[in-house]
Amino acid sequence: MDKKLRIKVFEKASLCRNFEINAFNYSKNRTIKIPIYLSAGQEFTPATLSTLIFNKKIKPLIFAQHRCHSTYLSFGGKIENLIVELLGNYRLSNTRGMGGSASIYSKEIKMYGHDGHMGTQVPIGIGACFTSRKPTIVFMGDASAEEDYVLGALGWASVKKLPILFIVEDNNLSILTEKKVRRNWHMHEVARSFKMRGYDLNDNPKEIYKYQKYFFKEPMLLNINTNRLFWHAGAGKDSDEIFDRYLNEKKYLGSIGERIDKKIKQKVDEIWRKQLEKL
Ligand SMILES: Cc1ncc(C[n+]2csc(CCOP(=O)(O)OP(=O)(O)O)c2C)c(N)n1
Ligand SMILES: [Mg+2]
Repeated sequence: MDKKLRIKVFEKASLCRNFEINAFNYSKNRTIKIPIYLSAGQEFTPATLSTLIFNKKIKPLIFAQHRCHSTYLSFGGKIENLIVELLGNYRLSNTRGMGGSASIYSKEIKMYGHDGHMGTQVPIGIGACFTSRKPTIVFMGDASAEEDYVLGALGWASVKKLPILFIVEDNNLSILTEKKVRRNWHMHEVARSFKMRGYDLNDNPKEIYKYQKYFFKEPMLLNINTNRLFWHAGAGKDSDEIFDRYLNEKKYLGSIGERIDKKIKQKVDEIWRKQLEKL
């Protein structure tokens, strides 16, 4: 993976990170009044995937779940619309203010809003891919992956050799319960037992890059280990000890990383301010 591509991924991740910092602050001061599911810490998964997929000139159907702000932004969703959604604005929002943080939906980027039941996006996304045969990306959490209807549907996607990419955003947590308390098996091995490609990796863009040759050629599941920086819902921190991929990448890119972060922060802060003025 060359440095140019890595910078492109960082720019997207920076948009997501600076968006989430604003959402955190406006939630803390109660400007945002609804529950929000912040994806800070996890942005390199959608930022890398969307960069690689768009380079292939593919615009997939997108099925995400509740922690989906970075998915929406990385795949080209309008930042202004996400802000009005979080502010619950009836007049301006795509969903008339009734979607909320967990159900971000956008016709323009072909992203389907989540219904709030963990993992339902998996059979629904597989059904959409099966009937349309369009490239489809389905995100799930490490806990959603445990739902019975997810597992049965995965088997079907394998039998039908669908052009589908399953991404487990594995932050090791179901709210606050760690994976080792919940199960003794691994999702990439489950995928393999269903006779599809299954891999376990971390959210370093260089790692994700290795698997792009299989995207949408056949069903594949990537279990991507990542870290959630903030609370399950709302604006708070469980711990200060969490590894932050964003800081790591910024350090790797040196002065370029610093410059990008500063520039994008200014831009994103300004968009938030302007949207708030409109209300
Ligand atoms: C079917 C169902 N059971 C339980 C819940 C309550 N619930 C909401 S989110 C969540 C944990 C989700 O964990 P994971 O899928 O790993 O996603 P993450 O929050 O870590 O991004 C639970 C148990 C739910 N929404 N739906
Ligand atoms: Mg989780």
